[in-house]
Amino acid sequence: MRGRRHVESPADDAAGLAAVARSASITFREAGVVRGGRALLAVNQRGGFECPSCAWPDPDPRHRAEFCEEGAKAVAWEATRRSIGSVFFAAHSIDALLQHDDHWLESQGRIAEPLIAEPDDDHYRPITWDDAYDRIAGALGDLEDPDQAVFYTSGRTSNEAAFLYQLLARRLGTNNLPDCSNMCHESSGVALTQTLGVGKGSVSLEDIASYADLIVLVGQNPGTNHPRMLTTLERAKDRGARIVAINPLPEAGLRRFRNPQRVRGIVGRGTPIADLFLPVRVGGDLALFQWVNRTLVERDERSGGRVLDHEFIDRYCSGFAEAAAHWRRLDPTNLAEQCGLDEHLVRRFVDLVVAARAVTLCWAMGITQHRNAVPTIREFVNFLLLRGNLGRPGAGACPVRGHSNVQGDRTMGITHRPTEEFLARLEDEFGVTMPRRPGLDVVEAIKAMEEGRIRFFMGMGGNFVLAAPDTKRTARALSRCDLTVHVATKLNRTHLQRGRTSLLLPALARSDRDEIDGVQQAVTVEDSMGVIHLSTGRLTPVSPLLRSEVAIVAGIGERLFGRDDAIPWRELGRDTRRIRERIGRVVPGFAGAEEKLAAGSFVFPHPVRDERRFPTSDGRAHFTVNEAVALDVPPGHLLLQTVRAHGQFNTTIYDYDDEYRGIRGDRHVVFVHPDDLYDLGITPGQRVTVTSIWTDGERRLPGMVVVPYPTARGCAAAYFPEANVLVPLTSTALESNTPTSKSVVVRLEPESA
Ligand SMILES: Nc1nc2c(c(=O)[nH]1)N[C@H]1C(S)=C(S)[C@@H](COP(=O)(O)OP(=O)(O)OC[C@H]3O[C@@H](n4cnc5c(=O)[nH]c(N)nc54)[C@H](O)[C@@H]3O)O[C@H]1N2
Ligand SMILES: Nc1nc2c(c(=O)[nH]1)N[C@H]1C(S)=C(S)[C@@H](COP(=O)(O)OP(=O)(O)OC[C@H]3O[C@@H](n4cnc5c(=O)[nH]c(N)nc54)[C@H](O)[C@@H]3O)O[C@H]1N2
Ligand SMILES: [Mo]
Repeated sequence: MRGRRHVESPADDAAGLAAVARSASITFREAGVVRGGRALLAVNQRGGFECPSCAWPDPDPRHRAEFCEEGAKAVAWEATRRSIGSVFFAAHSIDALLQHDDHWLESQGRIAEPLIAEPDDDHYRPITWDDAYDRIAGALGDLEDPDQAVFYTSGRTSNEAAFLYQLLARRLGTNNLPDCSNMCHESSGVALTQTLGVGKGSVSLEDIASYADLIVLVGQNPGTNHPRMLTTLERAKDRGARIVAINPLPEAGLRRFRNPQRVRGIVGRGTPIADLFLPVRVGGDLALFQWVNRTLVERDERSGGRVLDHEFIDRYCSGFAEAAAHWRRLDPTNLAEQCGLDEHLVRRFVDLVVAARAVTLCWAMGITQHRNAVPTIREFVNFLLLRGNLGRPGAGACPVRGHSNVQGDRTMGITHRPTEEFLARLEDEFGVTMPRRPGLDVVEAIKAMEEGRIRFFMGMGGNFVLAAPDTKRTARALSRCDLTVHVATKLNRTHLQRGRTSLLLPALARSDRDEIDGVQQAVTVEDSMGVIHLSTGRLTPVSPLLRSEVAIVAGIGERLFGRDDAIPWRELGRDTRRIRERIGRVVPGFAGAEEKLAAGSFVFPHPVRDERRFPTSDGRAHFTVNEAVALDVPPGHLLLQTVRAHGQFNTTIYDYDDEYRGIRGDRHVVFVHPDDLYDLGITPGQRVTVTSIWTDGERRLPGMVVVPYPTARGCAAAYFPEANVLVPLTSTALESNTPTSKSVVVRLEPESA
């Protein structure tokens, strides 16, 4: 609970049975013992539902309790018996609701009925589903141009709902399908497609658990965000694999881990995770990997060609000579300064790399949300290519995905830049012309709303206003739309920053039973490693008025395009198997899904992983020459990154604690190195206003409490989404346009007592 702020020394180990038991007890409190128990036993089991939390894959065979502390929290949060409907909204005006914080808003329970707020309404009030569909079809039908509509997607949406949703947008005539990926792993997709020809990770769970000799974790906090990954890492360690962690923060899960699913794990101090920890400066990874790659090439030359995999490079790659020449030109002193690391640490890292037959490189938001994100990931690929660490057991690239189906949504066509091949297949399947004009991503969509070019916004899940950068600016932009439509499970701030008219449509969640004509509807999701699982909700919905995302999209489609449309909306909306048949004819690798799923899960083909084939323009993997674009951090300023606490899932705040970092009862804190605090003349515990500077001016976040913390020098950290007000809309990553949520230039100004 929110209470007195309390700062403890950070934990140096993660997880453990006690933590899972504590989360299970939250599940029981929210959902009741029977409902909660049924929910937890069905998570990630065959015949059950896929965990709605992160995208880390399930091991095969599955453990009897294949969920983690964070998964239990996520399930509890959606399985709650509390709900809100007309009575609640009659009692609370929209303005009054805006005064509450994000934890409070979602804590009120599941949204139980469709609601509307019109221009003169102070409150949301009930509306029937039919009327809601009429409103939406009416608003879409009124547009002068389909590109005046924006269809946003968060990553919990099932494959079936996502496929139907992109079909709705494209049938209307727009590719305006921004999604949470734009703020997440877009940089990974861009860099991997350029260099390897496939935008997805190239390893399987088995590669990490059983074959990798060295696992490198860069810019990722698995203890909090992918706790089940720690179990995989522990298995790898047990057979002698080494782990290197690269992070400006000494995260608990990178150091020690107590496995709740093993008896030995419950007692004792747990398994040390990282063999080597590199406290890189925020944004310093490109320089670090250039340094490493340069060192590998140097050692190769000195050893007569025994360090690099020349056979692989000659046979499969292009661009090696240019890249090597570039590395030779770089100045190591300069690189050391940029990444803030001592040479001896880098040397030890290179030693481990050279000793390893198979290296897997994992990364997440600590890499993708920087100005140089795409060049940095291309440099990761260089690193892997140098020793042939692609397309063989235990070796490869592993962008660790966030939302449980964010990867699947992309596979289903949720993207503002679809390929010609995908559009042509859709046209073949449905006999309808698809739009070719590229759509808007998240940042472009916000700018277009600001300029009055967007009249309609629909959010399939998510919390657009809080997840996007520049909270105030984004909220203002959204409110310029004529109609905003939110398909959601729980109330959040985006629903309150409404357009002229706003609809709030309550969806079934993944744990909810969805039965149509006596047939249990199942959906599918794709995990971080391209494995497709079936997911069947088990719990009785909190209200009979909830509808599945599939049914909602189909309902809108039918109302808009009629019963006789080339796309049989009604038929598709009533049976997810019919949607899977269609997906099977559009998405390569999905054909025959029904039969394959009856036998278990199945894996999408991946040419790099499966055949060492690189489907780039020239059929080769590309070495690249990457230049860092330096960010100017003036004297007296720090580079701020925004991170997740242990008690949240993105903008969903479960509680105010971040136990691994020793913070209790408050999220308005900023972590700074003690020596930086000394230099800045700021005392620990002091209240400051954090001001970010950018080309378009300053942004301020008052009331932040300073916590001295062992982060890299010159860096700071604060929590997402509270700190999003500081992230400038126009500061985005090169080539991927991802907001630079992990590199915000700030100064701290003490507030008077
Ligand atoms: N429980 C829980 N699980 C989640 C989520 C959640 O909110 N809660 N969110 C889900 C989603 S959508 C996503 S995308 C993932 C996010 O998973 P993560 O990427 O682990 O999430 P962040 O908290 O953003 O952590 C980023 C990490 O990168 C480090 N970092 C920051 N800047 C740099 C840098 O310049 N270099 C390096 N090397 N490291 C850096 C930070 O110190 C931090 O440890 O988790 C998913 N899983
Ligand atoms: N500063 C900063 N900003 C960031 C990040 C960061 O690290 N720093 N991370 C970015 C990343 S990685 C991501 S992925 C985005 C996340 O952006 P989003 O995906 O937009 O945000 P979430 O917080 O995951 O969305 C939570 C809401 O989803 C709804 N919801 C939950 N489950 C369901 C469901 O089953 N169906 C439907 N229809 N709705 C559901 C609930 O109403 C809930 O309030 O944020 C990005 N923003
Ligand atoms: Mo994400």
